[in-house]
Amino acid sequence: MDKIAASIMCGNALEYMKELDALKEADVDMIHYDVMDGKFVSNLGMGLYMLEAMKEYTDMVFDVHLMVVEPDNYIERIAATGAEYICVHAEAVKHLSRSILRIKNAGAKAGVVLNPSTNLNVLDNVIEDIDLVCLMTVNPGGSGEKFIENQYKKIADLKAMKEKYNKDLLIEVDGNIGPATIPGCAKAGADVYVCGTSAIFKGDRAKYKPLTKEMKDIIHKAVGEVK
Ligand code: S6P
Ligand code: MG
Repeated sequence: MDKIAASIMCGNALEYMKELDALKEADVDMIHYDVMDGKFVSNLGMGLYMLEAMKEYTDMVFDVHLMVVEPDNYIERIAATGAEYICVHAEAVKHLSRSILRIKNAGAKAGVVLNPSTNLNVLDNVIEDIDLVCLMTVNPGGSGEKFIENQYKKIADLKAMKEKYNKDLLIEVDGNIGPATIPGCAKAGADVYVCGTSAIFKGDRAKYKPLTKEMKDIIHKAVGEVK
């Protein structure tokens, strides 16, 4: 699959309305919204007031990536914005199954995020209950990091689990996703590509549309599809 999730954290913070308009015009499939609390990761970024304002402003699909120590505290408030996907780090919660149920009970789709060093076996008993797994292909907390090469195999291993246990699961990849890394991710089985500074946010908003198309073309070429 070829879904592009634009990482809004990488846009111009003084011009988020223009950024959202340009990304909609560029036909990105969703907005990837990174929340950082300065504890789970050292960085701070993208709070809930901003999410509420953005969701009020645009009808785009949002995938909220919670890089916070106690994500359960925010689930209902995020779901109330209409955010479609709420994603918690397996490393951040004590009771992963409970967090997943809480997201679904709040009316959103449930995602689990794994750091590069976290084994896929944490998904063993929840994979049938979730809508998305986000594999971090860099360590979380910033942008402009280098892709960790052993993550290609992890994507392929997750794809095998998906085929066996949950064919509707979306496999998302996040971190240094761009022309150099998309082919390997696509061949391994990724569905959703978080595009930040490596892919779309390279300055000029007028380029978002051709860059989004370029990333989709790279995905299609890698998997041998002509669109
Ligand atoms: C990283 C965060 C990501 C970044 C994105 C940046 O902690 O979860 O979503 O915003 O990966 O993209 P890039 O191309 O600069 O790595
Ligand atoms: Mg992210």
